[in-house]
Amino acid sequence: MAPSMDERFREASRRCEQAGQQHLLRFWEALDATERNALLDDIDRIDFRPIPDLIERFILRKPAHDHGSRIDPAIVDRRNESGASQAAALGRELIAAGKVAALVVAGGQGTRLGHDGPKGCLPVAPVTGKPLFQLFAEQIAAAGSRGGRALYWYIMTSPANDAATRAYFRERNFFGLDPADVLFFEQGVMPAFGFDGKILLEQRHRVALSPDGHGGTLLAMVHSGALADMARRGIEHLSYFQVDNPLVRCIDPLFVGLHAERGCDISCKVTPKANDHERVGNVVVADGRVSVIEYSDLPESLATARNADGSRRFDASNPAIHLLSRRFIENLTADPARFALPWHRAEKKVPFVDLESGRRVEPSTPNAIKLEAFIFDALPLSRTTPMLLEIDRAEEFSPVKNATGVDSLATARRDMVRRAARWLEAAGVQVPRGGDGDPSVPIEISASAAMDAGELLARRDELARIRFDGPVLIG
Ligand code: UD2
Repeated sequence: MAPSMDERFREASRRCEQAGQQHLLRFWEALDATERNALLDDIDRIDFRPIPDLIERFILRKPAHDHGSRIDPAIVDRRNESGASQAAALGRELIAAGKVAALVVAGGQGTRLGHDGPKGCLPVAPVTGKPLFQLFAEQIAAAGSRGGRALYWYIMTSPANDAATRAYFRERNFFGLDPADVLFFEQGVMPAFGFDGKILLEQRHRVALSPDGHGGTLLAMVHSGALADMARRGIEHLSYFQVDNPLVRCIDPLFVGLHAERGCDISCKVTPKANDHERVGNVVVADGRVSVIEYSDLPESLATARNADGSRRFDASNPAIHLLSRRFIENLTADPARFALPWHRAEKKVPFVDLESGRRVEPSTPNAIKLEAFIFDALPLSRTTPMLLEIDRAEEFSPVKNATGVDSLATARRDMVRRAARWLEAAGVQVPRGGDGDPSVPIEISASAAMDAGELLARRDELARIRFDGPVLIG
C-alpha cells in the first residue's frame, strides 16, 4: 500500500533533519495537497546521506581542483595510421553482432541557449529542419542497416525534461525506430546550496534541484536498470555523445574497433583546439593518467605553452565523444552506495524563497553553489590506458551551445552544409560557392544516403544530376 501523506511527511522530516535541512518544510502548513505532494516528491529525489559531508567539503570551503603535480600532453591516435582498416573492420563486426549501443546524454538544461524544452528537439538540419534527435535516430538506423541488425539507443533525460522528451518521440513515431530499441532513463539531481550550506527552496513547495551533471550517467544507468538491460541484451560497449552536436558520428566503426582491439575501459575522441582559450576540456596526462582539465581550470602557463616548433603543447580538446565498456561501468558501480565521481563546484544565480518573508528573490549576483559530476572524470579511473582518437573537427564536432555567435545554431548549420559540400566534392561534384567561399545554396545529406564521404562515392551517377538552383537534399 502506498504510504499516506502523513507518513511521507514524517519520513521526509526525518531525512531533512538528519542532514540539517529541516527548513525545506518551513512552509508546509501553508501548502495545499498538490503542493505538498510536489515538495515531498522533490525531497524524495535527494540522496541526503552524503549531503553533510558535501557541505563541509564544497560549500563551506572552496577546494582547488587537484589535477596532479605533473601535467603532460596526451598521446593521440590518428585516423589514417596503419592498422586502421583492420580496426574499422573489427568495429563493423562488433556493431553487426549487436555488441554496441548508442547513448546520448540529453539531461542538461540548455540555460545558455535560452531554449525552452529538450535541446534535442531543436530544428537544426539546414534544408529539412530536422531536429537533433531525428538526425541521431536516422544515423542509428543507418548504422544498424549497414550491419543488418537494429541497434539499441539509450537516452538519458532528467526529471525536468523526461516527460517532454518521451512525448516528443511518441509524437514523431520514434523517427521510424522500433520503440522497443529505444530506452529512456532519468539521471539524478543535486540541490543548489546557499553559501551557508542550506539547500535552497525555489518556490515554497519546490526545492531548487538541477541535474547532477553528465557524470551522473553511470549511477543513473544502475538505478534505472539500463546497465542490467545492456547485460541482458549482450551489449558490451556504449557509444556516448552529447545531444548538442549535430555532426557527431553516433557509432563510428573505427573508434569502436580501436577501443575493442586494445581492450579499453573508456576511450575518447580528441580534436586540436581552435585557440588557446577555447571553452572545451583539455585532454592531458596528469601524474601519468589520462584526464580532462576543464578550460576554466587550465593554468594560463599551460594554455599558452608551445612546443619547440611553435605548435600548441596542450592541444587535445574534448568533444565529449566516448566509448565506455559495460564491464568498466559494472566494476566502477559494483557498490553504488560507495561510488561517486568527483564533484565540481560552480557559483550560480539561483532564484530562491527567502525563509523569513516567504517571498521569492531573483538574485543579481551568484548566491548559490551547484555541484556537478563530469563523465570524463572516469578516464583516470580506467584500468587500461584510454585510447584517444584524433578527429577532424570540421567532420565531427560543431556543438549548439549559445543562442548566437560561436557554437550556435547558425554555426552548426553552416558546418553541416560545409561538410556536405566537401563530401560532394570528394565524389567529383562541382559545388558552386559564393564570394565568402561557402556553398551558395544549403545542402543536406541524410544518414540513409551516406554516413561519410566514402559512402557517397557509390551514388556518383545520381549526384551528377544535382542542380544547385535551390536547397539541395540528398536523402
Ligand atoms: C562540455 C564539456 C567540455 C567540452 C564540451 C564539448 C563539461 C563540464 N564540459 O561543455 O569539456 O567537452 O562539452 O561540447 O562537460 N548533460 C546532461 N546532464 C547534465 C548536464 C549535462 O545530460 O546534468 C548533457 C547535456 O544535455 C549536453 C551535454 O551534457 O548534451 C553537455 O553539457 P554542457 O553544455 O553543460 O557542457 P559544456 O558546454 O559545459
